[in-house]
Amino acid sequence: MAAFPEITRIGFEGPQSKNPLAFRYYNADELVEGRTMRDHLRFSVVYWHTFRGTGSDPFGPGTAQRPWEDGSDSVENAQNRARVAFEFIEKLGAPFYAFHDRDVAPEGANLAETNRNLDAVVKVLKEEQQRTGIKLLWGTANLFSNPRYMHGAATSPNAEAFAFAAAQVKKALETTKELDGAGYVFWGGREGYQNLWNTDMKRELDHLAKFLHMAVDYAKEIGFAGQFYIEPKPKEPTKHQYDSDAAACLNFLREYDLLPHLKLNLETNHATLAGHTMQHELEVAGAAGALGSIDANTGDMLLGWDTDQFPTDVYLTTQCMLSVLKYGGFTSGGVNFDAKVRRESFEPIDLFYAHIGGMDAFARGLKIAAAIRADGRLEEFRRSRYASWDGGLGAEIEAGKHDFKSLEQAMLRKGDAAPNQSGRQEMLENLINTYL
Ligand code: XUL
Ligand code: CO
Repeated sequence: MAAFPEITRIGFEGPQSKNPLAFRYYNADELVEGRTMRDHLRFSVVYWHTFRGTGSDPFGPGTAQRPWEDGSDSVENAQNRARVAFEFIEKLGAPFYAFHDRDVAPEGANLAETNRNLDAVVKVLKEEQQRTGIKLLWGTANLFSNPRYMHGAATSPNAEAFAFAAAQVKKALETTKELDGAGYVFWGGREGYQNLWNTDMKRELDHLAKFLHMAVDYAKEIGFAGQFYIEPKPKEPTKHQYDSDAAACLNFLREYDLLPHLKLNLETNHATLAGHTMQHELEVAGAAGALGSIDANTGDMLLGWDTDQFPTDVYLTTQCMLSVLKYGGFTSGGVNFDAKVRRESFEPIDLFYAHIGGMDAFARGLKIAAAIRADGRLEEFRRSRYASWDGGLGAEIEAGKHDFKSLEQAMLRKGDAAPNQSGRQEMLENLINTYL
């Protein structure tokens, strides 16, 4: 029996539509800069929030009505839920999904039983992928919920917690390969610290790097060709996560010779918690050639935690898509909605409203970004701001023809630097607003 019998397929009806169960901007086959919106945006639904989220918070239990759940933690219930998930994703028209191992299948009494449970559900996921054509954007392992990981997984002071995590990621990589996943994500989970009195930071970082190298080696061994990502987040659940922001991740990857193997999966709410804009994080990653994928959500400026709300701010999605287009668009990555409906939005239909809103916000952002690029005034201003580097002294410096002594000579001859030009921030902010 269908879980969403009242929904057939969410269609594109255009900006004039008043139908809340239709796309007004996301038109999958429409070409933008010569590529379909489907291929530009590569939308992905997350299994954890959308099919395992209950709406519980520290002050009360879950509120979500999910009539397809039988209330048990059985493999059968998990298999049935997997079919419901694909019904939802297919009706929504998203081409991808993403999951943690423990979202899709229940843990057993020991590792062997847990692995068997996972296999039983992965069998259904594979059938459903084949039936619908929906693909796996990335897989990942939950290395943070089980109490064995209370001190971290790869950075745990307990060597056997590290070993168990290795076994878990080994299986998750095999599973992701089995499902032909386009990527695999490492989000830090509890890899960080609560205080430094009990923490050997250097040793923990060395262990984290060793763990990631083992994953890279094992992927090679089994022929998993998907892209690895690391997902920055500065805090939650620990006070200080090691993967705190894009710059910290890049430094860690470079220090431990991991940069050739991992790109970044950037999440908007994590950027906010780090005191950065998403645009900043995208530019830091893009400049390093490491912009891989995005976890599309948004925080609340008045709340200091990871609220994982669906993105609806077109200004934000425009900034995201400007950076994504600038760095050549997604290859293996995509726009993954790591977002959850509010506790008060407890009906199944709210899952559709939430995703439709996020997809439309990104579709608008894409079209606006493409219009800004086609118009060219923003880029032209930015380019001309650096004109002093295009010839003369600037070009000579860039070409390595100068040192401190020759530059001193040049400035002694001139007496002072050439006058500056206005940055025109307000004019450019006004320009951007003309597209919105
Ligand atoms: C946690 C978070 C994770 C990762 C995957 O804040 O974003 O869901 O995206 O482990
Ligand atoms: Co995320």
